[in-house]
Amino acid sequence: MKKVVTLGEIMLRLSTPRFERFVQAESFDVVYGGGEANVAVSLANYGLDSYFVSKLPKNEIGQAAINQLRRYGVNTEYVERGGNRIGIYYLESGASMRPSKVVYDRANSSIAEASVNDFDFDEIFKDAEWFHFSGITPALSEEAAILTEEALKAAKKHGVTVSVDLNYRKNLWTPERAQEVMTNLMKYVDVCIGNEEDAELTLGFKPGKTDVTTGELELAGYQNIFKQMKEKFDFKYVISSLRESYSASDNGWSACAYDGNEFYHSRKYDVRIVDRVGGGDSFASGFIYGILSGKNFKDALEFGVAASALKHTIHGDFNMVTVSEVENLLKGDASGRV
Ligand code: KDG
Repeated sequence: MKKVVTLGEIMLRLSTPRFERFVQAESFDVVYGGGEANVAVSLANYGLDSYFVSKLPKNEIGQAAINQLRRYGVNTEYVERGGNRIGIYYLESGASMRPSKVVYDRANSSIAEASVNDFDFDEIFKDAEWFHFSGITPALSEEAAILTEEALKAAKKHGVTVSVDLNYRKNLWTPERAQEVMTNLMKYVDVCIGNEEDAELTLGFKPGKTDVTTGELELAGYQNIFKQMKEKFDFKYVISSLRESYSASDNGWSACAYDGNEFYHSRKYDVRIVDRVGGGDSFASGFIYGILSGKNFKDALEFGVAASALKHTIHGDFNMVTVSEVENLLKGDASGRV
């Protein structure tokens, strides 16, 4: 089985039930989430040997998060224990014209305060095939940015393929700081994944038009910046999800990719959204699984988009779909709703 590694923060997610507002809710639904944890769960679910690297407090709350990961088949051997607390995020789910809201309570979490000495990256990467991280982890703190770079150095030393999801989070850092840190980290990256705003806010590449409903012109903007990004950072693939936002609950969902020769735009799905959080992670994990299972970059992209379209119909951060469910969707009517 192929060993894949992700590094990041798993958080307790407290969501208002029944689309209630924060000011109205009298209880919260408890699930767990976090960009790289979500990717780790998907990859385990697809049958890969998925390891999540993080730090969680040495109490029952930290243990509960570990139990969640184990429940879905993620290997937690490299989750260090200690520090002060688990990060929390609150989610008010939007619908129709009312967007969702997120409130973070994650300052000084165990992973944000972790140090390089907490992890033996040589051991972690010595037999790994793939390492995935996102722009969330280095944004957590200065120590976390150093930790991310040390992990990347070890991954490259061991010949591991590296993917990044640029994942800009405005509550964690400014575009200036994001660009300073992320530009430096790109030298370790083989596969660069983002969405319409990430490339601009974390790396300073603007696709031109942000309105994806305009078709060709807009895609030409992506093609243009993908080419520049590949030239500057020597990525193997540059890929981006494309969201046409009709409302908070209805989206058009597709993606595009560039391998240095060809620019490819995937099928588009019209998605009725149950929960969009984790949509980008399910896209990244679908693409990673596609490449690791021997697909070419276009088929891997199609797998990622279909997997992610299905994720939008599932409550919670994790993408609980199987390979055969994704493949069935890929065989089906391209214009059908998910
Ligand atoms: O990609 C999903 C994440 O945004 C969500 O799990 C919460 O990790 C999170 C974050 O930092 O926003």
